[in-house]
Amino acid sequence: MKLSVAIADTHALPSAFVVWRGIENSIAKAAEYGYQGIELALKSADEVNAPLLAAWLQKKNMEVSCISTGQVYADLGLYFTHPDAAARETVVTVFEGLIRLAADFGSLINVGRTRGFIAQGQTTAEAEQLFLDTATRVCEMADKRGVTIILEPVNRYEINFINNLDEGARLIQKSGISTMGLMPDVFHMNIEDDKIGESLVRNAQWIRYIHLADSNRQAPGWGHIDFDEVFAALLQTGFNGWASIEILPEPDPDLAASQAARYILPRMADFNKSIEQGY
Ligand code: LER
Ligand code: MN
Repeated sequence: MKLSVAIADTHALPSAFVVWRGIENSIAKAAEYGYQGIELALKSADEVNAPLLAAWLQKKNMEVSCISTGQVYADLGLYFTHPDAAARETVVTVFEGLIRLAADFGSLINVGRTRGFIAQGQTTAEAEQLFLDTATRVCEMADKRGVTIILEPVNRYEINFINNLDEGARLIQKSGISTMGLMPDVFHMNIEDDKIGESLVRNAQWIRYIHLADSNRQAPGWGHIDFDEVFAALLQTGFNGWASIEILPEPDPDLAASQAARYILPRMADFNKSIEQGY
């Protein structure tokens, strides 16, 4: 398993849920604190100069773990269940650009709030159908470029659709899209899932990536989530992808990022040793 940290460019809205801002300096900071990658929050592929990004990553021996799309929802107001067909067409076009970029950087794109919600006047079945139609189109484009779309269940206070891993896994199965994966975020799981460890194990076959934050969305170790339970469950499933730190930049970004790395990296080293030894 490898560890990354969520970042965005300087112009991203304050609502972009990241630790550091400014891509070049965030890559340097993340490397300095012991992270192996960055998770890049984008609303469109044009925000990134690909050759420059590649050079900044190479200089620090870093990788992009995943491109996250919360800003497609929060800034552009676009999402998969949008009742307006033209808006759904635009979201597919935005994802087309992000998929091209992800093909060279990380090969994973998260769909969190961008999946959309059950709008007033819409039934759950209608929202599900719109989600499945858009997800099918996006995943077909992603498959062609070797990119995986990962669906992130988000808690009920942020969105009214796909709140826990069981719901996400059920929709993935219903979609028949064999390549769509799940991206648990233990902050949301602490609110929505029955037991974090058991839900991770039960839904293991779809899990491709994981967000780590504590119960108060601060750095791991500053709340009450049992990260030993999280790592034990992931070990049981043989998960060996990226974990990414997605936390509030409090009391300031550097302190938050350094606490998260200090708390998680030793657990990850033990985890990786166990995987190597075949446990
Ligand atoms: C996105 O990864 C996420 O966890 C959302 O809660 C952001 O609002
Ligand atoms: Mn998350």
